[in-house]
Amino acid sequence: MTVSLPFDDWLKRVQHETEGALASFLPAAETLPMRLHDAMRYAVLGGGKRVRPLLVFAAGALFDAPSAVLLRAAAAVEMIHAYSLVHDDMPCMDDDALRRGKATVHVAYDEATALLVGDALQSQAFLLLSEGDADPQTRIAMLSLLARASGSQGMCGGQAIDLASVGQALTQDQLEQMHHLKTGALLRAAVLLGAMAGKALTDEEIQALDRYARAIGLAFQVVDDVLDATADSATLGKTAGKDAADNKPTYVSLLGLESSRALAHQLRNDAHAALDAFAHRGAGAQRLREIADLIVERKA
Ligand code: GRG
Repeated sequence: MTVSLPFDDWLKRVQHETEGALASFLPAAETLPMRLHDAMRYAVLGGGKRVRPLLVFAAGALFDAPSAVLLRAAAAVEMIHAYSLVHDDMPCMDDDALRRGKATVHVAYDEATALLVGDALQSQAFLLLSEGDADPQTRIAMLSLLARASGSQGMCGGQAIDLASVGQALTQDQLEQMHHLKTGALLRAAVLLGAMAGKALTDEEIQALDRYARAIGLAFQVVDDVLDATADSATLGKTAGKDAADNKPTYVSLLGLESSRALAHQLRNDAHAALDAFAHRGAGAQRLREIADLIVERKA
């Protein structure tokens, strides 16, 4: 997908194409069992900023990856993300009734369906990556990357630490480690999936992308904490003020609002600096730079 478009047009194009890919990669609502497939489509389609697909496409552009492989990777990582939101909202975890401006899956359907939606989306994501045009070695590398990022030493591990941290006073290092796993691991996977769809990466390239991903992953969370404390539920499309109500340790509770905002800007600068490693590729890293800006400046 062309990177010569202005960023806003490119963003809408990626969001639109991702929506189409997700709609076609999910079983039709008329396919048995219909209630489960209907709920999977409800959870995934028609909402969300699609930040992870944007990262897949931006990194893919840097490494000249084919669009068909990127679309599959973007859909897979977004399905994992959607599953995590469905499970996170359930009564046994965050117990939330609002997500992406509509009722959460366990409210709109029921708890057992929400559990199965998450399980089935996870399987569907790995199925997607196991098929398609990429060569077998790349497919296995992508499967392995996404499995690690979403498992007990990635997103699920971060969620376990999060659940155990309610009411605890964490240090900034502990908070960072939790978010590095819970939110950062999947954002990192999105960046690396896009890049590896293009070519085999050198260690230096992986390290530079890692530094970028680590910085935007933390920035994403710091901004999330700021928005939770300052924006309203209608703007966010989810319940605002939940962190404080649930007595969760956040950047805002640890550092205060102004220092949290300053930290987000510092992390954006770190992300930009990491991309200097790709200066020899001309304007190729521009989209990744713009996504770092978007993450820090977003209002929802
Ligand atoms: C249940 C295994 C499991 C993991 C849950 C991601 C996650 C881990 C929980 C979501 C709760 C949360 C508020 C996480 C912090 C930041 C985050 C990932 C927000 C949601 O992501 P966005 O803003 O959502 O990209 P949209 O709706 O735009 O896709």
